[in-house]
Amino acid sequence: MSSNIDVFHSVLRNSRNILAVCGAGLSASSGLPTFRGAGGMWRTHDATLLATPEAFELFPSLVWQFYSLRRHAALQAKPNPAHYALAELSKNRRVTFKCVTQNVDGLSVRAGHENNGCNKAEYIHGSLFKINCSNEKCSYEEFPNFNDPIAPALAMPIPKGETWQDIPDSEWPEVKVEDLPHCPECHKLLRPGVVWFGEELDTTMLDRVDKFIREGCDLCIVIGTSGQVYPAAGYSTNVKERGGKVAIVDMNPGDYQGREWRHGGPDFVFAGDAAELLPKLLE
Ligand code: BJW
Ligand code: ZN
Repeated sequence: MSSNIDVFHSVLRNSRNILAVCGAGLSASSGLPTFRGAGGMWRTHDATLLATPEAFELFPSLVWQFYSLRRHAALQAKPNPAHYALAELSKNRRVTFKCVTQNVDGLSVRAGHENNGCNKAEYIHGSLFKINCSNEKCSYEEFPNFNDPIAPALAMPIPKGETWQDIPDSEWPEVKVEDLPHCPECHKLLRPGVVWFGEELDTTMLDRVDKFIREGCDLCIVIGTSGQVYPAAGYSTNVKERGGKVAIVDMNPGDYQGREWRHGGPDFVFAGDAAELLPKLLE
């Protein structure tokens, strides 16, 4: 295992098919909290427990408040140098590059990530700015919807100069279910167009990723993800199994020791902020 940037550069120069697998750490330097570890709590709630169909079923107002806040924060945030470095790679005609991101914040799109042909980015967990009907029989969908707040009752109670972390739990208003966004067609609740635990991912997207790996991916760069959530967590192992190299770019790569490595560990590990490291690694 190496942390040598020069050695990485020579592997990068010899790679023709590159896969990036991104997680919340990619957007951490843009000020958006990650899911696990510090920042993974909203009010008194664990973010991973709110990102479930069960939470939405039981507490739709709470879950909508959480997503309304995330929409607001993502719209205020700016892409960071790591998003731009990946967007540059997507425009490099010397390589085919697939970027699989678990992030729903839209920052890769705003950084100008190319979105056609092989270089299409795959937003496998959906988007905060997609809105679906929660009624499985109704196909109503809005994309993109950048309204902030998405409904008047979901306006953020954040005084100027403060952040949502400063707001005590008691000051978040109770939101009535009837004031949440409803479907104009079937009148059931609308929901964020993201993929929650236990929900199906878009199989067309997953097929494109599998095909990319099957057809020979030389290098997989895993950026700012704890590698705990599937299917994204399995891609680096799939690349290794087929003879490709794997590089981890993460603030806390030690966590990778508990990850799935059927064929040995990663070839490269770069510990630090993706926003600082990626522009150097991809230059
Ligand atoms: C920095 C940094 C800085 C910090 N610079 N780094 C196989 C085995 C076992 C279980 C399963 C399996 N296959 C499926 C499952 C079940 C389940 C699953 O994976 N469970 C595990 C927990 C065990 N998976 C699913 O349910 C998925 N569905 C599915 O597979 O259905 C089957 C199917 C597929 C296709 C067709 C038909 C059926 C769905 C998973 C959906 C996950 N959803 C969420 C919410 C999305 C919406 C939202 O954003 O609110 O996705 S949960 C949450 O976790 C979110 C994230 O995208 C995802 C991953 O988190 P991520 O990005 O890794 O964040 P963190 O916080 O965990 O890590 C941050 C990292 O950054 C850390 O390493 C830090 O060190 C680092 N960092 N600052 C660089 N500045
Ligand atoms: Zn509907």
